[in-house]
Amino acid sequence: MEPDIVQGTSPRIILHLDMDSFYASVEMQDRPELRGKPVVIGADPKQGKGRGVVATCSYEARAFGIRSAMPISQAFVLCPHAVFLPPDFPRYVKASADVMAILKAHGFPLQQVSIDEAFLDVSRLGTFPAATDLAVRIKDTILTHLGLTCSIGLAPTKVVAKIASDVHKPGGLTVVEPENLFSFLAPMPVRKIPGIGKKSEAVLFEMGIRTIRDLAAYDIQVLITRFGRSAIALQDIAAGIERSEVEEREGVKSVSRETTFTDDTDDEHLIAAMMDALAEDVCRNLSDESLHCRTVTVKVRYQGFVTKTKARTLPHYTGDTATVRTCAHSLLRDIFDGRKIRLLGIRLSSFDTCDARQMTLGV
Ligand code: TTP
Ligand code: CA
Repeated sequence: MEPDIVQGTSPRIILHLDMDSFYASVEMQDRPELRGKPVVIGADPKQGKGRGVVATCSYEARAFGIRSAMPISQAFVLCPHAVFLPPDFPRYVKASADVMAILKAHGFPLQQVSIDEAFLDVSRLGTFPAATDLAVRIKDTILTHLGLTCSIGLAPTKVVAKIASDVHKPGGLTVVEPENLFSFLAPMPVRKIPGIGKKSEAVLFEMGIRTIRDLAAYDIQVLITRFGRSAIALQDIAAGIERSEVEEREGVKSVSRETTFTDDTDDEHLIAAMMDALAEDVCRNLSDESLHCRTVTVKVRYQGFVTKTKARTLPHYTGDTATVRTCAHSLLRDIFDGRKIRLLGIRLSSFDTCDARQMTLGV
């Protein structure tokens, strides 16, 4: 049986915009000679011997099987003649600000959720056809002014708008009106729900849950025993009845770990090992909550209680332990001055407000 689609008093219309192959498209816009070519942004491939990963690549490169987060050496094997470029973050941050300014100009509540993604609450327009006209105008403006393409989803909820924007990439515009909401969601694999990663997907598969329809129809009590209270939010998403708001300010929650050494120490190996353990532990917490963060903060308290902290905001959300660990070590190098340390800490914040668990927490 299909669940009822619960409507509030006034139907909500949420727009989700996601730029297409963002870093690669910005490079291709700046250098027209790259257009139509496989372009890979990331680490130096060093003729196949390079370490590091692909940040992103053009759709032409995707045709060769290259993907974000793939080892750069593998990308080189798949397409040795691709144009490999190092990331130019300041340029992408500027392009991102230009995109957000275009969105903001329309005067609707705006929530930027990553460098190339945002939600707008356009309910005020009243109808989906009016919202569709706006989406077309936004796509045109971004193309004309910035030379970049994007994909847009329109739906009654944030999660469905986000799923919809991904359906016809690149250059897509996908509209899910309330009456089509469940037929749109039902056949999709559960992995399409933001926040469901490989691990949760495996647990759901084991329970015989493959599609969003399966998840919506599953016994909630059994789901709660496996996933805790977040199961309720998860099933609401599957039923298309999640109603989280487009929030104009960033979430304030964070997860952190800190430890006080038994004896104050300046032993770099011991300090590095402790940083590894803290990073691992805090990432486990992140993954248990199905969260992704963008900001990593490291805290060092020296003998005499002088405390130093340093934070870095990553260009995209991550739940990856290795990424957090690398960032934490780099921050630690910046603030460690050789004196004896009493306490070491790490904090992860700026969570992806699209994550399923985040919405349960109501942040
Ligand atoms: P995404 O929106 O995930 O990807 P994309 O814009 O490159 O491609 P798509 O058309 O599929 O949306 O990420 C936005 C940018 O964030 C991307 O251009 C580069 C960066 N990024 C990384 O640096 N590493 C990663 O693993 C991912 C997924 C993204
Ligand atoms: Ca994107």
